[in-house]
Amino acid sequence: MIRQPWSAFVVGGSMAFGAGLFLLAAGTGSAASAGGDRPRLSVSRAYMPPPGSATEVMAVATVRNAGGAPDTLIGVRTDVSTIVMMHEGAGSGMDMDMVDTVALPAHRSVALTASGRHIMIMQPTRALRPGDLVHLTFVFARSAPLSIDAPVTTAAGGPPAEQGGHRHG
Ligand SMILES: [Cu+2]
Repeated sequence: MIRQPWSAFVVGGSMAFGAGLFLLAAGTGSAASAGGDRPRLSVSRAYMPPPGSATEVMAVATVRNAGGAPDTLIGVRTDVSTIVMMHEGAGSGMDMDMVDTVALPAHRSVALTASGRHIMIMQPTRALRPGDLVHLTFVFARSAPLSIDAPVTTAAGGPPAEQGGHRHG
């Protein structure tokens, strides 16, 4: 949302640019005075069901925001791929929709699940087997990134419903 007005200010010359700076400063001030609180994020229960595909590996996790201000999950990085997507879909062979962001309301936990929103690691650079650990870094709009080592579970490690029929394209 910020990006389009910002580039318009730059194109529009010095007067518009000055107005842009003013709006930016006003926005920052109101955000600080509205809460005074901050998001406080943690990531837990991150794991990968046994991959059904060598080229697309799902990861799930729970992101908790214990703070009094919202944040937004804007992406996930990993050491086993340069392409990580966020998806939303019901599984069972249905196509997944790409999701750009996941809202993290204050005082709430958001579960990323196989049947809802989840993380999809595309074309991992090594084969992932049960017991392997994969480094995941969650990137947020406001808070500092959080990293976690997520295991590839055995069949017993994750709920059976999380494991079947997850296919893309
Ligand atoms: Cu997916």
